[in-house]
Parts: sequence; C-alpha cells; structure tokens
Amino acid sequence: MSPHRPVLYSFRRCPYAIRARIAVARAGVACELREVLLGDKPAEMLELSPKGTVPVLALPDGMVIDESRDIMVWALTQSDTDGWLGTGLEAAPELIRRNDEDFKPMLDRYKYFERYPEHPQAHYRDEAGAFLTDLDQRLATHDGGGLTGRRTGFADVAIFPFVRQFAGVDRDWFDGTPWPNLASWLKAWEANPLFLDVMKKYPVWQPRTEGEPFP
Ligand SMILES: N[C@@H](CCC(=O)N[C@@H](CS)C(=O)NCC(=O)O)C(=O)O
Repeated sequence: MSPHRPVLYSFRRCPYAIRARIAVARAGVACELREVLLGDKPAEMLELSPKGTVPVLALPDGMVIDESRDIMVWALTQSDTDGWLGTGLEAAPELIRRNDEDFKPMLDRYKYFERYPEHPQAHYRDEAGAFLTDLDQRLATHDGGGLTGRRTGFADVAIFPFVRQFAGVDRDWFDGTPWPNLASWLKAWEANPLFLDVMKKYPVWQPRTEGEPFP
C-alpha cells in the first residue's frame, strides 16, 4: 500500500460504500481506491478487517476503520465545508440506526424476496415503506431541504444510498408512491455531481498493484 495515502476498499454499488465515498470525496481526502468483488475479497482487506464487509479505510499510520459511518466521520473531521457533521446532531444517530438496523434488512427482503418465501414481496416493500413515509414527513417539515434540518446533513448522506436502492427495485412503483418530498430529495441526490463522481466505474483491484486515485 502507498505509505502516504489512505487506502479505501470499496464496492461500487454497496450503499454503505457509497455513503463513505461521498464523505471522503466531499472532504477531498486523496485516497487509493481498491474496488473489490464481494465474492472474492482480497486477503489484504481481510487481514485488515476479518469481518469482511466494505467499506474499509486503512490509514497510513496503521489505523483501520471498517464501519461506513466511522469512515464518514473520519473524512468529515478532516474537512467539512458544508457543515454536514453539525447538521441534525440530535436526530441523525437514531435515524441512521433505524436505517441500518430496521430499514436495510427489510429492503434486502424486498429486493431478494425469493430468498424469503414466508411473505410476498409487497409485504416487505410495505414494511420498509413505513420508514420512507417517516422520511417524507421529515423532509416536509424542513421544506424539502434535508432529513434533519433545512439543509443537507450527515443523515441525508448516510441514508440516501439506501433509499436509492429501494427505489431501484421497482422504479415504476416508487414513482407512483405518495412521497413527493422524498421523490424530489432522491432526484436531487441522483443528479448531484458528487454522487455521480463517486459512481464512476473502477476496475477490480488486483493484489500487488496500485489502486485507483480517488476522488
Ligand atoms: N455495518 C457495515 C455494513 C457494511 C456491509 O454490510 N457491506 C456489505 C456490502 S453492501 C458487505 O460488505 N457484505 C459482505 C458480503 O456481502 O460478503 C458498515 O456500515 O460499513
């Protein structure tokens, strides 16, 4: 690994990795990005973080950060031009906890419903949808600006990739839902150059080679 740059192990479509990449990119921290395949994780990454999830950030001083929220906090602590860390300080942790612990498992059931034959797909969609109704109402109280305040904050960045994944399961159905604030918020994020930049395609990292410069 390069002794000077942090190394970010990532998987392009992973919502946890997307939230980490957005924060790292916004902070402008120059990294080496190593795109991994979830079915063939590099030994180098597993040595650093045996739990085997992406994203993983390895810092030049030997510190390893292997939780996406912690990577976001680390990156924004380096530089937080838009004040994301300080926006919605009270509400953000619980909202992100609900996203990660309650919404995400239901989203997985909705997306991969064949693996969960106990209920039809619509059941999982509606269970997950309850969280989205809440997000839509939150946005309404903030004039559409953000989930935890009138402007974008940490929670928006942390939660957006998961809402995007939910919408992508059945876009026609999503477009017909009564969540106007959430729909506009999602559209704005999907068109945000920061998001488009971090969704650039990288070749899969080959061990003993240099990864790609990021951002
Ligand atoms: N709590 C972790 C979750 C990360 C996570 O679950 N990432 C998925 C990919 S989206 C993963 O690496 N799964 C392991 C696997 O599929 O083998 C974080 O926030 O970083």
